[in-house]
Amino acid sequence: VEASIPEPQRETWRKHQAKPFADKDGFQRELVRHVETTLARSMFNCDESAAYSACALAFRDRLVYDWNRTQQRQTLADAKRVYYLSLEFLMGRALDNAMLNIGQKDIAKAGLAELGFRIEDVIEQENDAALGNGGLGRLAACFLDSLATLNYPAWGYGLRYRYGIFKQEIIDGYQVEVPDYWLDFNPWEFPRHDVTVDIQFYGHVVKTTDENGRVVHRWEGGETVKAVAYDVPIPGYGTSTTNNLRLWSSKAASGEFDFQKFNNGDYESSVADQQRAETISAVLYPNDNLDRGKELRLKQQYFWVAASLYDIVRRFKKSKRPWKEFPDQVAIQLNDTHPTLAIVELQRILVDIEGLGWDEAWDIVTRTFGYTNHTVLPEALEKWSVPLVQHLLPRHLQIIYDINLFFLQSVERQFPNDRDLLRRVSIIEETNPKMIRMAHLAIVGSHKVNGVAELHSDLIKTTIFKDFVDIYGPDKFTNVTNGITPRRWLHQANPRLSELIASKTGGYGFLTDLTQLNKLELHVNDADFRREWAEIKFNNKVRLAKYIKDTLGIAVNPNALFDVQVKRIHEYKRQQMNIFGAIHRYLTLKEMTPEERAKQQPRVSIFGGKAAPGYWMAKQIIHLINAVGEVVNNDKEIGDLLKVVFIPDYNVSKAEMIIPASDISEHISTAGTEASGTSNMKFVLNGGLIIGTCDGANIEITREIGDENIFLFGNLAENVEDLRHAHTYGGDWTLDPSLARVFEEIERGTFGNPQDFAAIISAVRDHGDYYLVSDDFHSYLETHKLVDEAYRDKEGWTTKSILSVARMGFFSSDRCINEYAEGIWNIEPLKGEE
Ligand code: GL2
Repeated sequence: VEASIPEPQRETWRKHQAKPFADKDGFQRELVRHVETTLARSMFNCDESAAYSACALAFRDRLVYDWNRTQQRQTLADAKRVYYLSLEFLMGRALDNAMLNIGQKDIAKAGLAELGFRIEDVIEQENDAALGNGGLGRLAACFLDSLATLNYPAWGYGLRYRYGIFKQEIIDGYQVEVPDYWLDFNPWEFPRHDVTVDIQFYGHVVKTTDENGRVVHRWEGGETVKAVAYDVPIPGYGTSTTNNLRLWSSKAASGEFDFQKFNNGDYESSVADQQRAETISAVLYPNDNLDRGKELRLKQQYFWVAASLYDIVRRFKKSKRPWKEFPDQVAIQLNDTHPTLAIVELQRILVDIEGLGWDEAWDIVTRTFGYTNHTVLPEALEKWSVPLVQHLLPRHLQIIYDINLFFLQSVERQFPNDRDLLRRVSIIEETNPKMIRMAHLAIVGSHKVNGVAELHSDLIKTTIFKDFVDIYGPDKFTNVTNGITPRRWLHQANPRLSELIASKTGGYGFLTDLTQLNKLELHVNDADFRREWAEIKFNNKVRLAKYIKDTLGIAVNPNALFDVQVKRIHEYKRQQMNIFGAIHRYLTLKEMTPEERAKQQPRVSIFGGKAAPGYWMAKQIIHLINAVGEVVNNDKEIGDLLKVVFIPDYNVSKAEMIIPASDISEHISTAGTEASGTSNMKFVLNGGLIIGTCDGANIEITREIGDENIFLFGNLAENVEDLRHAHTYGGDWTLDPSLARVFEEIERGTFGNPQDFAAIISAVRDHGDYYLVSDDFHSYLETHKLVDEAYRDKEGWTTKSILSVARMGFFSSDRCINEYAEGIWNIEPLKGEE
């Protein structure tokens, strides 16, 4: 390519080539230039928001330089790439991350200070990029950080929602949703108006034969929508590798059709068409762990998958390699079943458009895809109705039927005469209407299937996917335990702790090799170190206490034990059990004499999290938490002994402030329901202890840090089914007496109108207690007593905290990404000269 450009031209290009700034002076020059030209402002009207914008633009320029070179390098090397397909990327803020990953935060801090700005205030100006619901979306963001840091050639593909997850306000104790229009000013994205793909919907299939007598299927008619690429640079930490996240935005395919309508005076309907097209990427579905089967969601999925595959195939075709080498150049990872149509789409491209034979194409497809399952909850397992898919994607439905036919035929050969097995594993569920089981399609079309923590990966093999293990053998199923990026979740969120760790472990090497944290064990008895350790936690608590006071007007004592549960509100995560526990604590305190009370450990129960707008029960739980806070926080007799705080609008930036301030955090899902959890890892990494059930990654955390450093309680996953059965058919099931006492108090009206909370109570008492709140309540309360006792022993607590952090090396998303790279993607790092 380069040789085609004459030397004098090349010389001129090189002379003016963009160069990254290297020092404070260079940074300031860029910042002022952006204020004065890009933003058309001046020294006299540069407020914090303008300072943020200019600072972000300066760093964006800096990133683009590495980004361009990374893309050139990867293309030249013809390296195998991984494509991470995820409907959610919960990125949070980008500026602080960019400065830290590039290693120029100090320059920026000093540079901004001389221009009259505090860097913290500038960072705070940025809106979160909140294109996700919870753990699944944040995992995708941590993975992008690790992929770039480890120099893997990788792209993310997602949707550019105009509205991310809604903002939550709490009004009179209830959640109110406010739209999150976040694109007003987003310096981190590059519109690629030249990178577009036409996406087809509806229409019909024409079956004909070609000149060689081969049967061909043509998908004709219907409507077309345009996908426009928006690229977001993803910098690695301490490396020049800057990968790409490509987000698709929908636009009306401008064509004669629209003009015709317009010219005919049908202005309204030509605008309506445009709006219909733009609706596809307008809004993120706000459900976490729940599938609702809406047509627009299916449109989003196909739109995104088809655009991404077109792009991937276009890139591969430039290499002029034969098709059979596609899986040597391309690995595609399906983040949950949301992108499963990609399997069908690639088969369609290869067979219908490229003219490959079915078997040859299918071999390529299955060698390309890997599928990660993130949940066993039945309500989250995606199914699409056959009539809906028939209507929207007629050719895809045919291909799905063919995939299923060949699959069932091979099962039939392997296990003759097992009709029930065929029914169970079929991609099509024979209900009315018939439903397509996306997880089955994902398994059949992938070469590897993984769960996200050991227990979860075992559970999928023994329960929901058991038959597929019998069919494919155990090797197709594997585990990759989730991880988190220590750059954001330690270095960025808790800079002082990161600095202290660096001072004891010989520098910041732990940020790219988290196992180096184990060097901290040597210092566990070093008095100065322990004092600093405890002081950092205390300061983080002071900062959170200030935030709570400033925003909610509640005064909390930073010397109290901060007990935190922040995550999506869901019955399976059991925030209801936590608030019942808080009520129990309140009642116990009320019954005490003042002398007894004076001996109790003060607590602050902190909650945060959004409820899906349509999840009524979750919203009732939020209301109960706020109602309890209202009473407890204003009870003079109780004072600092107990506060109950609900922090509105929990998001990534709030997490970065809340997590470092936690003494103990709650990860208390019904055993077997939380596939992994990832905030459990974030809390421990920041020196907080955790109370949890034997669920998800809690189990591996226990194994790593030692069971003396974690508070485990409750029934085991293996007993859940029997317990549920006993609730309904056992006859002699009784409500836990402490819980009965809590219910009594709620029903007496202590926390407001008991009618408001009737459903929360009856789910436990009258409707089978599906989530085993009553079964686990006693051991939950007992374990909280142990927490109080342990916290009173300040030195013992600090020892637990230090040793836990020292043993958290395993939970880096770097380890996790290396496992995917080796075991599933078969890709190698590609590093530039730094
Ligand atoms: C989730 C799981 O619920 C959660 O336990 C897991 O940590 C993450 C990431 O693997 O995935 N599955 C899911 O559908 N959501 C999750 O957060 N929304």
